[in-house]
Order: sequence, then structure tokens, then C-alpha cells
Amino acid sequence: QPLAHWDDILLLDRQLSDEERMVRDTAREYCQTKLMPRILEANRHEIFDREIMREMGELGLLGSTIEGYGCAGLNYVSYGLVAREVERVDSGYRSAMSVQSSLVMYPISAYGSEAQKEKYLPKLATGEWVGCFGLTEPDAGSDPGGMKTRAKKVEGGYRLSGSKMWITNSPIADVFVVWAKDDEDVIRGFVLDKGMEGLSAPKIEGKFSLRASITGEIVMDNVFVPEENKFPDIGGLRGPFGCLNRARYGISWGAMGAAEYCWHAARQYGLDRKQFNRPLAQTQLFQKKLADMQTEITLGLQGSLRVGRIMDEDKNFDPTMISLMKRNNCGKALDIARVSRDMHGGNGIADEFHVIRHVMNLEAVNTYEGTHDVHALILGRAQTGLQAFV
Ligand code: TGC
Ligand code: FAD
Repeated sequence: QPLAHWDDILLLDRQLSDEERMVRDTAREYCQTKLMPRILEANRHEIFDREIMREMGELGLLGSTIEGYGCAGLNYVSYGLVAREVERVDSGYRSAMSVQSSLVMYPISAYGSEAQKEKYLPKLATGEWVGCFGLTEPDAGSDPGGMKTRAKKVEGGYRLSGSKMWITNSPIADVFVVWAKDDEDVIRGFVLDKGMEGLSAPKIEGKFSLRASITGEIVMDNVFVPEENKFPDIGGLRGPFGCLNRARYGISWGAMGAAEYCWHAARQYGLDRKQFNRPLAQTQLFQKKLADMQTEITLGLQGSLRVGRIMDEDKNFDPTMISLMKRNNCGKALDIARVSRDMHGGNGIADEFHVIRHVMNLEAVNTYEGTHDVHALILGRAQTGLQAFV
């Protein structure tokens, strides 16, 4: 008989509190019963079902770490556990959730005025409003400091001009958190509302990754943004990076959820399928691959749990910890998904088996929020004191 806890060899379950287990189980139940049945068609036809945001809102999964304003006030470990369950189904659904939570609601809660918090957070928490986060531009990806979007001071506010590229949720967004340089060349954050004159968000077509997540541009043609829509005090890259820390942390858990799906699927496939008169799982090569998957996933989850505990206990966590886990877990998840695809043979390329979808998704997950190599450079700089970006 297999070991009873072969899928949790270091007993992560026992490291969780009752409340954390309850949050995880609620998220798992929702994801398996409501999201999993939708994903095949959503991925095939590039459909993002807007209703999903309302469902997540109802369960308290949006902005879940925020206290008040209709948010659940959970800890960061719980947030990570939810990301793991959502991404076990699809990275695109986790994208929608993490952008709303970490990249839209978090900056409003951390940098926003009281009026901004009251106006935006409750409706974002229920999923009535969808948000997006505009940092990347066509010519400024890994180097967001090179952005060209300008916020020119005018009477009563600012005029924003420029364009943002690869923006999750933008075509359906009601709320746009946008980063732009002011007249002093300082990066500032603004909250734009759908319908502002000069604001549009065309969809990017033809993605072969995260097809169940909607991605677009944000085009700003001299958009007037009133003073009260600017984050009052935050300036510089610290603003967007404060949000990215939270999102990257969630991704480190989420990527492990996708990897777990691929690992479990490969194991089951190997038990069920016979070649040369024995189950594939009874071959040495197959078992070595399963052992490698089990090892990387077990260590990756422990690492993310450790970072989550530090975030919950010591608010002064070091972002380098997050770079380490985002980089490692995304890279390892992508490797695991590719190997699982191979272990499924020809069936591995059929979407009914779901593994090829995870492979395609994890390509983007390994790239966004800081590429695998950019996080290597962040880690390299942190241990040598020498920056190698330029
Ligand atoms: P650098 O000199 O390193 O820093 C400039 C200022 O920013 C501060 N800072 C941070 N603050 C908090 N947390 C962090 N992680 C921070 N990293 C940097 C830093 O202290 C400094 O502050 P100050 O006050 O002294 O000015 O800046 P650099 O220009 O050299 O940066 C280089 C680099 C590579 C580290 C950085 O630009 C980077 O990480 N690039 C990757 C870009 C990225 O991650 N983009 C993400 C776009 S959003 C997205 O992908 C969403 S996908 C979501 C989904 O669908 O799930
Ligand atoms: P580049 O920066 O041009 O990088 C290209 C290659 O060069 C990479 O391999 C990179 O590692 C390498 N490279 C770059 N600099 C160096 C260096 N100094 N040394 C060595 N190698 C280097 N952005 C948002 O603002 N909001 C969103 O909601 C959002 N959602 C996204 C959704 C999807 C599906 C995708 C694909 C992207 C999304 N992004 C979003 C953008 C994402 O963050 C960027 O794609 C990412 O930061 C990389 O930037 P880039 O695509 O311009 O690649």
C-alpha cells in the first residue's frame, strides 16, 4: 500500500491552525466544484467568466488579508493556501484573484486616502467591481523605472498619457491602478475609473498561456484624473513593488498548486496505464520522476509557508525571501508540468488531461511579476551588493 500521507510527506497540514485548514478546505471545495468544471471550455475558447469574481467575493477570497471594508482579515498563510487551491485548477483564475487582491485592493488599503478606501474596497471585495494594475509598458517590462507614461499636473488634478501592456483583467476592469511619472519624474500611483474620457483597454488576442484569464492594454490619451484619485503620499518604485511583494508571495504558493495537480495526475496515470505488461508506475524511470516532483513540491511548499509565517509575524519581512520563493517555485512548477506532460505520453497534449494547460500557463507565470532571471539578479545583488541589471 502507498504511504497514507505520500502527498504531504513533511506533514504541512499539521503546521496549519484550525482556521487556516478551514480556509483551505473552503477554497478547495469551491475550486473543485465550481471552477474545475468550467476550465476546459474557458481555456479552449479564451473565456473569462466575470461571475467568478462575484463568487470569490462571496467566499471572502478577494482582498482577504485586508482588515475592514468588507474584507475577511485573514493572515498571509491563509492567502497563500487559497492561491494554491485556485491555481491547482488554473493559473488564470489565480491571476484574476491575485491582481484584484494584491495589486488593486492592497495598494488602495496601504497607500489610499480614507475616501478612496471607502469608495473602492467594499465593491472590489464583493467582486461587484473588477480591478487591474498597470505598471508594464511596451518598452518597460523588467525595468519598470523606464516607463514613459506621464502624469502632468493641471488644475484640480493630472492629465495621464501613455500606454500599459500585458495587463491582467484590463478589458473588463472598472478600476485601474496605474503608475505614471509626474513632472518631477517621480513614479506616482493613480486610481482611474472606467469611462473616464480618453481611457480604453483593448484586449490582447491570441494568447497561448493563461487563456482563461483576460489580458489587455491600458491606453491613456490625456485622461483627466482628479487630485483625489492620486495615492497621496507614496512615491517611487517602492509603491508598485510593495504590492508586487504580496502578489509574488501568493504566486509562490499558487505555482505549487499547479505543480501538485501535475504530479498527482502523473502518478495516477502511471498507476492506471500498463505498458510491457505492468503499470508505468512500476518502472524505475517513472518512480524517479515522481520522487523528484514530490521532493521539489514538498520543499517549495515549506519555503512558502515559512515566508508566510514571517510576513504574518514580522511585518518587516525582506522582499529577497519572496524573490527566492517566487523564482524557485515557478521554475520548479514549470519543470514538473513539462515532465508530467511527457509521462502522459500522447494523452499529455490533450486538454482533457489538463497537464498541457498547466505547462502553457506556467510559462507566463514564470515570466510575469519578475522573470526567473530577474529574480536571480535580485538574489545575486542581495548577496554580493553588486547590481548586474545594467
Ligand atoms: P531598485 O533600485 O532596485 O529599487 C527602486 C526602489 O524600489 C524599492 N524596491 C522595493 N521596495 C519594496 N519591495 C521590493 N521588492 C522592492 N524592490 C525595489 C527600492 O528600495 C527603491 O526604493 P527607493 O525609495 O530607495 O527609491 O530598482 P531597479 O530599477 O534597479 O529595479 C530593478 C528590478 C529588477 C529589481 C525591478 O525593477 C524588478 O523587479 N523588475 C521586475 C518587474 C516586475 O516584476 N513587474 C511586474 C509587473 S505586474 C505583473 O506582472 C502582474 S501579473 C499578475 C497576475 O496576472 O497574476
Ligand atoms: P523583458 O523585460 O523584455 O525581458 C525579456 C527577457 O530578457 C527575459 O528573459 C528577461 O529575463 C530578460 N532580461 C531582462 N532584463 C535583463 C537583464 N538585466 N539581464 C538579463 N536578462 C534580462 N504587468 C503589469 O503591470 N500588470 C499586469 O497585470 C500584468 N499581467 C501580465 C499577464 C501576462 C499574461 C503576462 C505575460 C504579463 C503580464 N504583465 C503584467 C507583464 C509582466 O510583468 C512582464 O511581461 C514581465 O515583467 C517581463 O517583462 P517583458 O515582457 O517586457 O520582458
